Amino acid sequence: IGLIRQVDSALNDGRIIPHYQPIVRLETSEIVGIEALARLAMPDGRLASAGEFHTAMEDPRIAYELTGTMLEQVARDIRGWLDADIPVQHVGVNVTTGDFQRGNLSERVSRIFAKAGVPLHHVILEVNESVFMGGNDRAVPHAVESLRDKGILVALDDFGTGFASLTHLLSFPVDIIKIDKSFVGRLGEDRPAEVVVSAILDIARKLDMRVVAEGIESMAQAEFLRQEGCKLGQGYLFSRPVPVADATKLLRNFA
Ligand code: G
Ligand code: G
Ligand code: NA
Ligand code: MN
Repeated sequence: IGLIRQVDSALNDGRIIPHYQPIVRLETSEIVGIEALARLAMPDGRLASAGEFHTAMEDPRIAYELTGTMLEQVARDIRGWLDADIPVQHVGVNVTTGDFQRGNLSERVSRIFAKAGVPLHHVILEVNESVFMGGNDRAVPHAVESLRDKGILVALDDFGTGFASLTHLLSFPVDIIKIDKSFVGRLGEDRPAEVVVSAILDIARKLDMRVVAEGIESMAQAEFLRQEGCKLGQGYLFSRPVPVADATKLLRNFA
């Protein structure tokens, strides 16, 4: 059956399960945040990663509904952590173009988090540059502005992979830049990648934006980033995305 129908039925059956990947302070390895990544429980029991149903998210309705179920579950998990006195600061949720096309995203997030009793400063919305492409020029920047007005943090995801990354930084102020893992994966092997990463860190510092380096898999990559002044990182070196019970243990022990 088609991918859209598979995701649709998973949405209806409650088979979309958030996994969580820590974001750490590179100096100390303490966990300062966590990113929620959607997983789909297949009828045969296997867990499909978001990459596998990625193309279905290009359907605005699917994207919208996926975000709804992710936000609700993430809000509930954060409430659980807060109730158990488990230190959790910021939790990232990925949103896409469809979320900006339907309704008012900041009101939607506010409503879901208010219902769960979770303050909005715990939320980071991760958007990649594709949301800024295509027609409707001022609509997305305006929506980003109203998210930030409510105290929701906004991260520019997969930074450096788009056609106009630097332009976007000028037009759409965000709180956090996430350096794409394709750059991080080349650190130590590829001088141009190292130069680009250093330059991104320098720009972010001067613009007062926080930077998270994604896809850190080796100590050497982490050490390069740390020496270049990158404070925050994420990747398999620290942890893979894990189910909520394991995320709870990580937060309890390392936050
Ligand atoms: O975790 P994984 O490698 O499968 O993620 C693949 C892609 O899917 C990444 O680009 C990631 O941002 C995206 N993704 C993961 N979870 C979600 C989600 O809940 N919503 C949206 N819109 N994208 C997600
Ligand atoms: O688009 P976004 O940056 O949200 O997607 C992050 C994706 O990268 C997720 O699918 C996640 O599972 C994956 N990921 C997280 N850490 C690593 C890593 O260290 N190496 C690789 N190759 N992928 C990672
Ligand atoms: Na992301
Ligand atoms: Mn990313």
